[in-house]
Amino acid sequence: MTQTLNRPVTDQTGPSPKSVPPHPHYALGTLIALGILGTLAAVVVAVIALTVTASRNSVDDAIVSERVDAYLAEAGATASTGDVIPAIVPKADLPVATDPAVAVAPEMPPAPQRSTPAIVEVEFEVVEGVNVIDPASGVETETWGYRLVDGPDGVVAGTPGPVIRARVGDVLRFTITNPEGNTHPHNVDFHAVTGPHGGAGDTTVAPGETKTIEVRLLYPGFFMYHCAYDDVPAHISHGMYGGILVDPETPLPEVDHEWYVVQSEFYTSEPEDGFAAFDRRAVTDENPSYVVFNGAVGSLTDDNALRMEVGERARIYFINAGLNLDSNLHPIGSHWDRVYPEAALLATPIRGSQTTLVPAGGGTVVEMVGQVPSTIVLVDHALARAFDKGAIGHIVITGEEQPEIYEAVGGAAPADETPAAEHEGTGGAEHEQPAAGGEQVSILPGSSEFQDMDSPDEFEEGETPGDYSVNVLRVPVGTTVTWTNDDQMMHSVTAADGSFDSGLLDAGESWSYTFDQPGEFEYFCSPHPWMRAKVIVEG
Ligand SMILES: [Cu+2]
Repeated sequence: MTQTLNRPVTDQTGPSPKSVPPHPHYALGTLIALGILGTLAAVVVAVIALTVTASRNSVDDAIVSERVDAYLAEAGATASTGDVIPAIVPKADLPVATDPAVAVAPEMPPAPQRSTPAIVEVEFEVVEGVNVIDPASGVETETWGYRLVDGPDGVVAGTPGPVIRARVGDVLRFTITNPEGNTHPHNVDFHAVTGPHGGAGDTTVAPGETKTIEVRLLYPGFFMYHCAYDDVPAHISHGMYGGILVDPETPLPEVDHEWYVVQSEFYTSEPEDGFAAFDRRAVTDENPSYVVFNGAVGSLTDDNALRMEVGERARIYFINAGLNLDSNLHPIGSHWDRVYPEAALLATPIRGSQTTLVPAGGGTVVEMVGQVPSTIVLVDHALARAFDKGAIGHIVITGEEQPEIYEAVGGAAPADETPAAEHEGTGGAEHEQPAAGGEQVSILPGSSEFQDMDSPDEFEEGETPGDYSVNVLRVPVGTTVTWTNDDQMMHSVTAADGSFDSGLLDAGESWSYTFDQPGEFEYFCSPHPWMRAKVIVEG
């Protein structure tokens, strides 16, 4: 059987979009944030001072502890010494929640609109099928996963599984069905669950069986779930994983976008006739053939890119399902403004991280602010996984240029206006006049070879190594430009301002774009962002 891979929906559900505020650097919110930071800094100093005092006089420990708690409570933080487990309301007294509790990647369910615990009912069924895991090449493999029973029409989400959202203190009433016709028993081990094997034993279902567990969610955080039946590495490597968010009693601040992203690995042998068989030996060797976001190469690129505006804040709930590799999560061209390490939501977030480490079987919650219009490239910064194995996503930020934050100021075209024909195929020439029927640009063989990001010859004739055959292409409005990938590796033609994106182009593949507006359009290759060139469209 074949299932449709889930695709992002561009119109977000949940809170209606807000108008874009002025740039956040100048907003009142920044002053408030600075105030809070100042308070937190004062608290940290106070805590250190108290800790030093305590070490000098252990008799005062109780007093110190009390005062630390008081300081932390005043700052709105949770005392590290306090109990994070909520008061338990008996199951018999809990209503059944009516909030939407599930969504399909990359969407998140909205935050529960209640301040008291409830029973959250969720029903999954197991899917076993054959799925495309690399749309550019059409490679398929056998995947197993979870989908919603009576889920949204047309959405058959197997890998990653749907994301569940509940609130700390809630009871999750979880039902799993393994439909008849499947070939293996399966189950779910929830990292959010306190109890034997995270519920795996009591959710084990052979084909044709259904089982239910009721479990109290004791800890807030964003947690992985996965199949833990029999050869567990094989079940996870076939795609059986997802995330469950347990909101703290005091929810995280509202943001403009919330997204669900899962990194995972496929272990396959070389494809034959487009089908790549599962390679159990490669699992043992920890050598995946694919490392992907949201279940397949390209699930978060091109038409599937995540999108936000300048001035907006986005929060990503991220699971690293592994199986084996730690993830080094980095947004090329931005920062993680906030990180809740290990997705532990009672912790004070760290600020201004570049790359955050996410262990296999763990998660993180990160926030990014749209600072300048650009395409942020989400990668595992162990970059072979990104460039060679698929772990790439795009966050397209649109809005007004912010020259106080980023501005390209150099790099005028050479004065020598040599006719275009002499430059054809030389690697990095300026190309003057369009040919009838459009312009051609070659992505040159060997173009992926690394060069410094701001190499001085980036936009010059004879750039070394050459990347795009025409580095500065001048065309009149209305010109169609066709790029052809003449290299052996995948490349893209991705506008720096997010206005166009070819998606990943396989060897030999071409892509065209018509420039309807005047302007200067710098572009780059998303897997190899040091490959840059520009099109100057004259009105
Ligand atoms: Cu399984």
